[in-house]
Amino acid sequence: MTLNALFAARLDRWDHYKDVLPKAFKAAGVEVHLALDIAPEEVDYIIYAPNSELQDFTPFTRLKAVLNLWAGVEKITGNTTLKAPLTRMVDFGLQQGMVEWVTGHTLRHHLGMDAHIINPTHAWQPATPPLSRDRRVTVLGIGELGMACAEALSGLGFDVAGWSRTPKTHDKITCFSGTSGLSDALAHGQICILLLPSTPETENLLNAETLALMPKGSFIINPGRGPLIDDDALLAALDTGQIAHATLDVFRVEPLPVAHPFWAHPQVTVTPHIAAETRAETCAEVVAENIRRNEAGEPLLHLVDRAAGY
Ligand code: NDP
Ligand code: OXD
Repeated sequence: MTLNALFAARLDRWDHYKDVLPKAFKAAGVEVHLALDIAPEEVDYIIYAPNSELQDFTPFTRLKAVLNLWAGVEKITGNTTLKAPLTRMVDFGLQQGMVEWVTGHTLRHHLGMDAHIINPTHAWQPATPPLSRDRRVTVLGIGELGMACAEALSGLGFDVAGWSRTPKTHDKITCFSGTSGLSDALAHGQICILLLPSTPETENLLNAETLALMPKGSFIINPGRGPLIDDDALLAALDTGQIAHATLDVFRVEPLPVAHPFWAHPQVTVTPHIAAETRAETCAEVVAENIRRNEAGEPLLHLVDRAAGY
């Protein structure tokens, strides 16, 4: 029997997916008709991006699952019209993209590259950066993406700590967890990377009080989500030098409004939510495998815990 999969992401993404997904379905041995327009009562799966216009799932009466193309699910976990299981994207492309972006920005701050790249007076400034083993890095959120980044940075020699909701152990990463572990995690890192999901528990995690727990002159790198940081508290901490620089990829409002003080602040780098992009070539296999599994009665991969919010 042919299954119907509705593609509900931004229209400009269709060209990237329209050939790649059918190839992956074939390789997985599932017969799926993929389209942009299918009568709701005939849809078995929705391949979804949270910025799609589709927000009311009520008419999809035979829906078996929503397969989210993004890792972040904060825009959909609270949608009460969605009764079917929800999965999120975990794949090689997102992971590798994030590792490369995070490593690049970490090395920029670790090596003090700006002093040489932006040097209008041509000053000769031979300051030797510390070796990576003498630089402490903290990754807040050591899930699929955070742990991949923590391991890559540890592989480069950095002294890495991570923080998660549930306790973890790792032979190379110092692991902290829960509310009681947060202050130790924050005190560890001179470079702090945020790879937490946006949930009610993580909102404003970095605020005036927690920013003060970080070593003086720390760097913040946020490819997680904008609401993790209290913007005003960060600006105040940048102005006192408590935080030396913030590299921000995600914001409460995106695109970041032109009048937002982050744009003009000399110690803030803004990137336009490009840390890691879902790529059709790497995610199609995961989407197809999930349909295969569900049809075979096997558990779906990367199921979202909607109560936890991620
Ligand atoms: P995961 O769900 O795999 O990992 C989330 C991590 O955060 C886990 O370690 C989890 O703990 C931890 N966490 C969640 N809530 C809390 C809490 N209250 N206290 C402490 N730790 C907590 O997600 P991913 O790694 O796949 O993705 C992380 C985020 O990255 C996404 O939610 C998204 O917002 C962002 N992202 C940004 C992109 C970009 O381009 N900027 C691209 C892709 C993702 P535990 O392990 O115990 O569950
Ligand atoms: C995601 C993202 O969540 O792109 O996948 O931010």
